[in-house]
Amino acid sequence: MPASEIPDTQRRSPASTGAMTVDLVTAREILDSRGLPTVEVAIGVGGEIAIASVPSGKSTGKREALERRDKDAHRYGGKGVLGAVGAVNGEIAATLLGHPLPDREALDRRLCELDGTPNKSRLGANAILAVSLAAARIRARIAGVPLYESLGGPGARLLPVPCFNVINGGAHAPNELAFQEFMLVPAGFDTYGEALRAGAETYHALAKLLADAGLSTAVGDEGGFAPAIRHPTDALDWIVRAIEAANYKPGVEIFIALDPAASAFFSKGKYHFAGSRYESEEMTDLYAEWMARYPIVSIEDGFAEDDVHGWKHVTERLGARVQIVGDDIFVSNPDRIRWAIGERIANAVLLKPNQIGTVSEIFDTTAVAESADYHLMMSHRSGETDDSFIADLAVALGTGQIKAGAPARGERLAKYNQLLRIEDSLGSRAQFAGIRTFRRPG
Ligand code: 2PG
Ligand code: MG
Repeated sequence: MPASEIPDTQRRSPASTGAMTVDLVTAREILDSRGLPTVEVAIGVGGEIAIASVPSGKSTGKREALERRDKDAHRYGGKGVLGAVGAVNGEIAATLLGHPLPDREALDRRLCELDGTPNKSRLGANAILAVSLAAARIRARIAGVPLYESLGGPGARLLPVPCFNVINGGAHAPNELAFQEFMLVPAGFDTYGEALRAGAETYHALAKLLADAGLSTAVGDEGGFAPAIRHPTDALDWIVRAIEAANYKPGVEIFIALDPAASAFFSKGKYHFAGSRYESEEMTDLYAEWMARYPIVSIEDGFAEDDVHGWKHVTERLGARVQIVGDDIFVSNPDRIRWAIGERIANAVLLKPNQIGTVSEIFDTTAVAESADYHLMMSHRSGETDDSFIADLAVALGTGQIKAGAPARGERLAKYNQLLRIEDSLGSRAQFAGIRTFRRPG
């Protein structure tokens, strides 16, 4: 059964098999939302089977765990994952089959040890993560509790604010817009369901405005529109107009988040976009100017992953007023976050399980970030499958925020719809994170 057909929010009686051993570990090569290969794993224990698959990024940080590709130019342009699939079906299956399924931390540690490299380059982070995810899902199934509860305990009940990427640029779209993501943040509502509706209605209002202006409504990799615009403020203007056209209040009900993914337009110490060049400190000035004109609550990767000076400067100047999220610079790695805390870089962490490679390491990253009051945003990748694991993980970790692309395209809605199911299953216990999740203390 595909992951999308498994509700994961159902409560059932726990499986009652005696000594439950792993009786199935199998991987296959499937295709992601870009039509490129990725890894799917099925794990069976005591008659139950759980399936999970992994996503793939395009604007990747250079310190990410290694996504193992075959590099055989005759298959999928070198992007096949038969090597990673073989690692699951061979070495990983051999260590698990016939034994009781280890708990989360023990299994993830064992997978890391089996790989034996710092960046999971031997077996492949895509192989390892798919096993880690499928194992987490089957533990929940065996325990008879929803996945978010199995991962986060009985207190897990915070629904994240969905951040909808409605205008795509950068590596995700063929337009001339250098900034990668412009997100609607419907944080001014009481429930997740209302926020989802506001996001979708605004997305449709934006489509109509763009079409009326003769601009394309064809979409980029994450389902956001990719109109032929060039300057970031053009995108911001369209978004504010769309919020108003949908009868919502910018800065009260719906806010804006940016992911410029600035590593992509940084070269020789300068940022190049829309026909101009900017020094690091000028970028901070620009962001400050836009914050005064638009309801921006979050800026992710506003600076390149190696522009440490830029990161420190923006954090010092704007960090008390806006969420500054590290993605490429942190690669969801606890050691990188520890370093960033010491250097006073950013105040929030993007969490992408495949940047680090196991569910347990995402828990470690979260704990380090929370020790310094850094905010958390759960994230998809630009290449996705119908697996909705990150929706449950966001609730389990209480991140308060999630980005999974536009409110369109099946692989994006898999996450947003799963959050609807989770909200329903929590009933009156559900809490919506709301705008508080973006505010800095004090
Ligand atoms: C990002 C992501 C997801 P990619 O930069 O945050 O939106 O893009 O998966 O291509 O790295
Ligand atoms: Mg990013």
